[in-house]
Amino acid sequence: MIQKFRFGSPISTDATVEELPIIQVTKENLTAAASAKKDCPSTVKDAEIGVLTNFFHISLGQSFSLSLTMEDSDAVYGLGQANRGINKRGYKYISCCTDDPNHTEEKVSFYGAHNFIMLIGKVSFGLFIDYPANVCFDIGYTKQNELTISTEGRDLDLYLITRTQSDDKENTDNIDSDALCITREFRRLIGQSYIPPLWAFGYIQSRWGYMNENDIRRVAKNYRDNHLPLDSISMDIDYMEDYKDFTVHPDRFPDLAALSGEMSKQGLHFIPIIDAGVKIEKEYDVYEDGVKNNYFCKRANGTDFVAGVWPGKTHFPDFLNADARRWFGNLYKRLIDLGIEGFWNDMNEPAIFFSEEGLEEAAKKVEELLKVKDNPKLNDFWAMQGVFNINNDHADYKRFYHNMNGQKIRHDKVHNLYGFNMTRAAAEAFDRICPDKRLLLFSRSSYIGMHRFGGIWTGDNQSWWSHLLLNIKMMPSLNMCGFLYSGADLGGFGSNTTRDLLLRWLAFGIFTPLMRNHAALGTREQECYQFEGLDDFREILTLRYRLIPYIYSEFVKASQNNSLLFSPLAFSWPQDKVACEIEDQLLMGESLMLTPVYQPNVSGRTVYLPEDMLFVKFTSATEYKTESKKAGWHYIACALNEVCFFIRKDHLLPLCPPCECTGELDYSNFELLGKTKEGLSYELYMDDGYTKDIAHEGRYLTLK
Ligand code: MIG
Repeated sequence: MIQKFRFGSPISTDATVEELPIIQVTKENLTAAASAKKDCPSTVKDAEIGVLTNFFHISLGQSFSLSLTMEDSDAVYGLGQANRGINKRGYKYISCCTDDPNHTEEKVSFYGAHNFIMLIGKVSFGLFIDYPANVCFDIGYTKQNELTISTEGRDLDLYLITRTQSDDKENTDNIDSDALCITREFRRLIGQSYIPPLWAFGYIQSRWGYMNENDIRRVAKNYRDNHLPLDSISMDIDYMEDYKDFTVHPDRFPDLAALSGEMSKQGLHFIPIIDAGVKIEKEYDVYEDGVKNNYFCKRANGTDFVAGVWPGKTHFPDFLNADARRWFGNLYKRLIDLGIEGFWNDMNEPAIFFSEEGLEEAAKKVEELLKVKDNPKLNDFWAMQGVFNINNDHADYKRFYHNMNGQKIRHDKVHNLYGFNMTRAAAEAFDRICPDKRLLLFSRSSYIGMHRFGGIWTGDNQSWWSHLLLNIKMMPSLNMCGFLYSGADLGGFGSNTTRDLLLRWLAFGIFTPLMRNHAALGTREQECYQFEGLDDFREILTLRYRLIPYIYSEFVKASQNNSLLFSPLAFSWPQDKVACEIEDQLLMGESLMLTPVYQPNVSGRTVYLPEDMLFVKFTSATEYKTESKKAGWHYIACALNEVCFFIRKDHLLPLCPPCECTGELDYSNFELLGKTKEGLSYELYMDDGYTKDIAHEGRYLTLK
């Protein structure tokens, strides 16, 4: 059951799709409800709001906060793209879309703002705080047993999701855990997750630093010549002319349409990047049209706000303005007309390197500091260090405004909606430009609701083993918040990767819907062919392709049924205390339990089986060993060039024949793993992978 409580008069975010009755909450009726007797509230209103006051302590002044005392045995899940573990207890997280490429353990904000949490224990519930500015989730940070959610403003919608007794009684076979039921309810509230085309499940090679068409050709050739499977190459900012959106550099990429055709003959797609900021440059039509039509974010005085990003000085399209969204979205057509079928949207937190105001303030501070140069104190030194730390300064968020349905709204109040609406602008335009075709679209920044329009990648991680583990732990949380098409930069974006890290990361990445190897300019090259022992890479990539029918099938089911593609063991074995604490093994679809290796210099790992399962070890893409294992702890050996996982009891894993790109997938001949007894079958969802004709019925093939 979902109850929608409204505080004040919130800005509409379009995060949800279900219409629910609104229970308006005021300070007065909170007090009344809290003092009314729990068992016999005097009015209907008291009874409705009593549900809230029974659970939480709510304080409502200029700001909002909600708190409750957690039991030791309670676990807290959710928050999507957030740091640390699957169980979020013990730390503080702030929803504030942030461009920070240094994801160390203490960081509280990443690129997305996903305000859904679930508390699972003796009493279980989910909460979605639909509020587009900063939200702080203190989950036992200030006080170990206290959960406090707070916002600076007090206009918000709060959704309380509980599992009612009747949910269970209606269906006695319903043995799903509270966590699964609450997730499903929440996902129904926010609407069906985006489904990309089938080719988006192929392997994508990317790098910031492919400078021209020959660089791209070289990547394609190396993959194809070495029979390393590949579906796409994603293009970073260097394909543009001076980082101008929707332009193509005339010298570096003289004929993108021809190149795209050439690649498509090899079964390859290009995925160009689009940045949020539009370069300020006379005669650049995107800039001129934006200015003329008031499509850019404005300062308080009505002039267009200026931010420094890649192209130098830019304006930010006002994606919260429906007209601007339509205009910007239509511009993607310029690239679509050249044969492009996929995009990634970057810098849409929005990332700000500097603002003119910030720069001026910094200059003033320098002047001040120069005055003390003869007798500087330690504090002056700290000030010197801080002066040019002006990128992504939150002060800038108060310097520009949006036009939302004619209302002027300061950016900081709706900050977390910006990336969402950039991606929505593109997705809505794709529906107009090519209504029958699915395009690939993924974004860096997001808010709940964006999951209906595109996927996300998890931004600038590092080539660190700890970030492989972070990737593993983040997948189920992203799914809880609706983000099914997602993945991390495999091998790591910043820092220099190593062969063993990349191999282990790929061995996990072959299960993530978005499987992209991406790296930063200046780091060690990390295309698979850059390393010795190419066979090892080939076998792992090829295994990905053998898995695609299963991954795609489970993905579409998860989207259609509002369920999880990746889930924690705790969601399936809530009574098993050991399973509940395991965060480095994941269920993936109905058949698999993944047990990735995420440490250097180890030849295996320990795994915990909540029930008997079938161990599968792939020693190449086509050769494997299986072994039945009993419930309990086991050590499994897993060499660098092997992929190990488990098949759940009475489940099957279909594998198609090896191939080098999704265009070659053969759905006519499946090998079925896990046939431990007669009568087992797997329902494989399949469609053309390309049109929007994604049906519930008649698309299943029973494999047995
Ligand atoms: O300021 O386009 O997260 O994937 O390679 C860096 C260059 C801008 C950040 C993205 C990253 C991309 C990079 N971009």
